[in-house]
Amino acid sequence: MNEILKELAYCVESGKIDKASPYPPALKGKNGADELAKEALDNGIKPDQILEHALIPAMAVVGDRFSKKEIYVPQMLMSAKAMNSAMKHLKPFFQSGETKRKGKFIVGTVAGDLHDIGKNLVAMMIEGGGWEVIDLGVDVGTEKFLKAVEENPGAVIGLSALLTTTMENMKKTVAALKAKHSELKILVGGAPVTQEYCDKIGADFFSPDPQGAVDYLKQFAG
Ligand code: B1M
Repeated sequence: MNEILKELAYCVESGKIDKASPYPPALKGKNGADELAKEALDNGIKPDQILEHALIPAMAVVGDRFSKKEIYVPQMLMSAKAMNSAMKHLKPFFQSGETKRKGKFIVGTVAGDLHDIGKNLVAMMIEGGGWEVIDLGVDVGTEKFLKAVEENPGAVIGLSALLTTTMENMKKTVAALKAKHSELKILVGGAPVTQEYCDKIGADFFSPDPQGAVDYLKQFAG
């Protein structure tokens, strides 16, 4: 693999955002994901190659380590931030349509629920997996999900809930979405959500962590 891409992947894996970032201490003063992504583009490496050969594999390593409990939320957030600092250089190419994404993923935390740390991690990992993410935020009512689905045909949808009380709203949203769009694929997650609950409310897939969500989406990649 190209040296710049190797270094960029390592920065994302270890959470090195940019040169000024003191974390991780071993890389202090060195270029981070921000500078390396720009350097890669300046060297003529295509945005999709940067994504495919550096960012996506690095985030897969991060997701795997997180699933195995080798790293925890703070390290994962640093990696996601490093990934975002690289993505900001690539986004203009994706937004212009010059480089193709794998598909669209609409995500939100259900009505009444303000927890977004887990949802954001899932969104960042999926974006790192090469998807365009439409993040509707927190406290998202059924109507807002429906509108987003109608504006983005073919998108896969993800619902997050952190409260036992708001799981009921997840159920209502799934029912309303499925009633209007039976073909829609719905992924659910969040601390109180289980496989059993997913089956009960008629969602398509439950993932306990971001990597499981990334893996689930692979089958729908265009
Ligand atoms: Co709240 N809170 N909170 N809280 N909060 C919990 C969830 C709680 C378990 C704490 C407790 O009592 N022990 C409890 C829920 C109890 C229950 O319902 N069973 C609780 C409560 C009660 C409340 C309030 C009601 C408190 C109050 O005001 N009396 C209130 C509700 C506000 C509201 O939402 N309407 C409230 C408020 C808050 C804060 C605003 C202060 C803050 C949220 C800040 C924010 O998100 N921006 C907060 C926090 C931080 C927590 C705890 C401490 C941490 C949650 C978190 O971010 N975890 C939490 C206790 C705990 O978990 N220790 C707690 C880290 C995050 C990475 O994990 O979100 O599970 P998680 O996401 C995981 C997976 O679940 C999965 O991937 C992530 C990474 O592995 N995942 C998905 C998540 N979404 C997914 C979607 C997918 C796939 C996977 O596909 C779409």
